[in-house]
Amino acid sequence: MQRKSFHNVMNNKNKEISELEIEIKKEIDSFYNKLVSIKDLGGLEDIRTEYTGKKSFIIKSLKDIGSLPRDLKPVIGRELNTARSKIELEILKKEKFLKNIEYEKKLKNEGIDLSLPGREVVTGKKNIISRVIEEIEEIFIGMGFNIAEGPEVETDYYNFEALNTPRDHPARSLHDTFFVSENILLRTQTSPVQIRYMEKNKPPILIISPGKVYRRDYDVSHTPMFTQIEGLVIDKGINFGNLKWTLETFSHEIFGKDRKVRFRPHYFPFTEPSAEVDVSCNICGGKGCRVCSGSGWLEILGAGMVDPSLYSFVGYDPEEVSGFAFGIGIERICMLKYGIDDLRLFFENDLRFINQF
Ligand code: 2NL
Repeated sequence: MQRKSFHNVMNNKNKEISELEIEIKKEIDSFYNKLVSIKDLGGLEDIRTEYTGKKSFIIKSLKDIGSLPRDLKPVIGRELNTARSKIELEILKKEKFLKNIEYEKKLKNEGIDLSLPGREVVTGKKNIISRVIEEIEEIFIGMGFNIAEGPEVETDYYNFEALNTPRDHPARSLHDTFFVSENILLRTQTSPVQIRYMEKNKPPILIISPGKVYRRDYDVSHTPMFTQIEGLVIDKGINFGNLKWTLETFSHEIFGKDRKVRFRPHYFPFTEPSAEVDVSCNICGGKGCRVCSGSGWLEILGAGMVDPSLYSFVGYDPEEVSGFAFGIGIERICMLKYGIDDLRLFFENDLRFINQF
C-alpha cells in the first residue's frame, strides 16, 4: 500500500518532530523489508518506482515540505533527502548484485560443451566443367601455350566473316546463332578470341581460348550454352605433324596413355585440311558397344591446318607462316571422362549430381 504524503501527517500542526521522523523511519523499514525479498530486476524496478518515483512517500513529502512550520523544514528536509539517497544507493547495490547473478546464469546456460561433435561446415565445390577446363589448361600450358580470353557478345565479323564464313556460306546454317542485333551476336565458338589475338600479336602464336559459347539448340546432346577450348598455333613451318603430335599428346594426358588416337578427315570452313580426332572406346576396349555406337571410337575434338585465306584478315603473309587450330567441347570431354550420359545434367545444378565429383 502506498502511503499518502507527509502533508497528511502535518494536518495536525502540533505534531512533534519525532513523530515525523518515525514516519520516515517506517518508510525506510518498509523499503528494506521489501528489498530483501526482491529476486529479479523486474521486481527491483517496481520498488524503485514505489519508493523513489513521483508518487512515492518521500518525493511527495519533499514537494509538500513548504507546508511545514519554518523551524521543521530544514530538519525534515535533510532527513527526507538522506532517506532518499539511502534507498537509491540500496537499489543500485541490489541492481548490481542481480545483474551479476543474471550474467552468471546466462554464462552457465550458454556454456560450450566441448565434448559435442562439431557442426559440419558446408563449403562450395568447384564445378566439374571448371575443373576439367583447368586440367586441360594445365596440359597446354605444359606445352608452352598461353591463355587468351575475349567477349561472349561478339560482332558478326569476328564470329563468322573473319573465319571464312560469309553470310551466304552454307556452314552458317551449322550454327543456329543467338543474334542481339543484325551484327551483334552471342559467340558460337571461341575462335573470335583468336582472331582478335592475331590482330594484336605477330607469330609465333601459341594460345588456347577457353570460354562459354552459345547456340540455339536443346536436347540430350545440345544445350544453348556450352563450354569450349579452342587452340591456335602459328609460326614459320608449322605442319600437320605438329598438329598430330600436339593433339595425340593432349589425348593421352587427358584420357590415359593406353587409349589409341585416330584422325578422321572432316570439314570446317576455317581449316584445310580438317580432321576429327577420336580416342578408342574404353567401355568396350575398341570392340564396339552402345557408348561408341558400335564403332569402337569416341570423337573428342575437331582440328585442322588454318586455311591460308584467314591470314588476310589479320595481316599475316600466308607465304611466311602456317599453323593449325583445334576446338574441344568441354562437356563432351567431361561426359567421356566420367561416364555422364545426359549433357543437361551439367546445367541443372542438382546437388546429387554435383557432389559426386
Ligand atoms: C569442333 C571444331 C574447331 C577451329 C575449331 C579455328 C580457329 C581459328 C582458325 C581456324 Cl582462329 N580454326 N578453330 C578449327 C578447327 C576445329 O572446332 O568440333 N569444336 C568443338
